[in-house]
Amino acid sequence: MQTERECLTDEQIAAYRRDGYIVIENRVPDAVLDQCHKEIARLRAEAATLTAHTDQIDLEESHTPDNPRIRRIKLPHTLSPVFAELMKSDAILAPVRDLIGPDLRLHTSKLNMKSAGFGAPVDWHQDWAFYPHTNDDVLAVGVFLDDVGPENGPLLVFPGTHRRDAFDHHVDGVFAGTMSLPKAGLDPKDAAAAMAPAGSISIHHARIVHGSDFNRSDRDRAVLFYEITAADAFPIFGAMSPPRTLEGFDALMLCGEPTIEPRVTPVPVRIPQPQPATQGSIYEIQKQSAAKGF
Ligand SMILES: O=C(O)CCC(=O)C(=O)O
Repeated sequence: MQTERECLTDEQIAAYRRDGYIVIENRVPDAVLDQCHKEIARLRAEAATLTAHTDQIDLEESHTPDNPRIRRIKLPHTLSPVFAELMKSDAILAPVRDLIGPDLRLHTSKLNMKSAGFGAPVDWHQDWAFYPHTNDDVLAVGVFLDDVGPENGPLLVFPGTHRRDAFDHHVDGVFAGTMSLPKAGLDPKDAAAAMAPAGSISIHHARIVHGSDFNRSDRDRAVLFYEITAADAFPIFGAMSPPRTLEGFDALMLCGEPTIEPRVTPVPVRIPQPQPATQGSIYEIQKQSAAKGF
C-alpha cells in the first residue's frame, strides 16, 4: 500500500472501512458530465433500431423501437472514449488508490440508466456473490451523471454488511443473483441512501448488501459504475466472465503493476454456480427469484 494519500481524508477512509461505502461530492467536472450525456443520447438513438437485448445494450421490459428504453449500457468504456478516459482519470482512480492501493485492475463497467418514470429496480444483492475473489479489496465506483435524491431510485446500502457473510443468492439450487433480507436479519428501513448532486461519486465495497428501487420520479438517475479490484485479488473459479488468459487479465490493469501472486485472505465465499439459463444482465438473472425486494 502506498503511504501518501491522494485525496481522501482519514475520516473518509475510516468511514469506508466501517460502513463499506462513501459518497464524495464534486469529483467529475460538468464538461465531462455533458460529454457522458451526449454519448448516452447517441446510444439511445441506436437503441431505437433494437427489438432485443444486445451484448452492449440491455433494454427495459417496456422497450419498443418506437419508444426506446435502455435499462443498462454494458461495458460503456468499450463503447466510447469518454467513458474510457473518465475511468482512467484521477477523478475515479485517486480515491480508489487511497482505499485499496496503487495497483488496480478493472473488473467490469456498466451504466445503469434508471430513467425517469420507469427505470427498473436492482434487487438486493452483494456484488461479491457474482464475482468472489481471493481477497476483498474489490469495490464499485458509481459516477452520478444526474442529481440523485430520495425520489429517483438512489443506491441503497446496508452499512457494515461488507463485514458479514457471503449471503445465499441461490434459488432452488441455481444462482439467482439476489438474496433474502429477512434471512440475513436486515430491515429495509435500516438501508442508507447514497444521494448527492451530479458529478459526485459513491464507492461501495463488493461485499456490502445493496440494491435500488424503481425510478418513479420525473428525473433521470443515470449512474455509471466502474468495478475495480486490487491487482492481487484474483477471481475465484465459478465467478462470472472469468478472464481466459493472463494477457487478457493484465490488459485490464488501470494503474500500477500486475502480479502473478494472488493475495489470499480468509474471506467468506459462495460460488455463483450453477448459473441460470437466463443470462445477459443482473436484471435477467434476478428474474428467477419470485421474492421481489422492490
Ligand atoms: O443502479 C443501481 O442503483 C444498482 C447498481 C447495482 O447494484 C448493480 O447494477 O449491480
